[in-house]
Amino acid sequence: MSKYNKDLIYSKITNHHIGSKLIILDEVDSTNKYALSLLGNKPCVSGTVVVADSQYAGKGRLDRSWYSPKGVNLYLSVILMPGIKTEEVNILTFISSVATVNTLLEYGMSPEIKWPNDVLVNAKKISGVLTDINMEGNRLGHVIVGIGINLNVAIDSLSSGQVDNIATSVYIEQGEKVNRNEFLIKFLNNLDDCYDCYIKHGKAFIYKLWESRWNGRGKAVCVNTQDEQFAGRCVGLDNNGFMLVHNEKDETVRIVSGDVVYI
Ligand code: BT5
Repeated sequence: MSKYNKDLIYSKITNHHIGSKLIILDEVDSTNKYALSLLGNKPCVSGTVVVADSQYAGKGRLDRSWYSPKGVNLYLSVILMPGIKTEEVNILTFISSVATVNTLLEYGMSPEIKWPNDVLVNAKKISGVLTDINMEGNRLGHVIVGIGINLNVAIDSLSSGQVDNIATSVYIEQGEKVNRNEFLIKFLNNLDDCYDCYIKHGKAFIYKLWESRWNGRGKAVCVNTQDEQFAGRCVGLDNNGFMLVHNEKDETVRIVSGDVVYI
């Protein structure tokens, strides 16, 4: 499939906040790691985007990996300096998920969001977000928002390894390959728009957009955190985007990190 065309991308992105600098790499371990390594080189511009054609050590959350075959999907990281408190950083994951949803809608798909960071189509994962933070003393400095979106990967490639039966792509769902330059341009513009809405209208506005696509409200779940596992029912989000689950002891518990499985 087509290689990324930097001039074309620059000429078509709105770039109010995202896309001040575009770095396109052929192969890298992880775009998030690469972006983090740039933070030592002053000045590092907020809005810098790092895109790679493939990753040989793509990262998921909690030491998991992200399958990143060459030439077919989107792997990118955005460096931001949002000037927010550390506990508010989830909002950037939510902004990215909403931008992904809006882009997939432009391709005629019906995406849903699963807390905290998955975008699903037909109950299979098409995209994930990994947000890494860089502390400056005890304040939040830059934030790296890494997004992977499966575009043109075929079903036999997804079935041959770690993501058997749980993943999908635009190509698998729609039967047609997408132009990666075009998709990236639409995605960066949607991300820029969402970030702009957040700056202008605040996080409640983004949570509303996110919740309109969230597939979890009222569902029975098994919650898996690093320390425990328990059953409950999803009741909503708190005002920092943490999941609220009503457990069997009749308590409402705030889930800061982990996953939920619908049961
Ligand atoms: C995520 O983690 O979903 C975050 C994924 C972020 C990837 C991007 S790519 C650009 C940037 N650079 C990086 O190194 N990372 C970011 P998590 O919620 O932990 O989900 C990981 C799980 O998703 C894995 O354990 C697999 O089960 C599944 N998975 C792995 N690769 C996948 C893929 N390509 N499509 C769908 N599911 C996948």
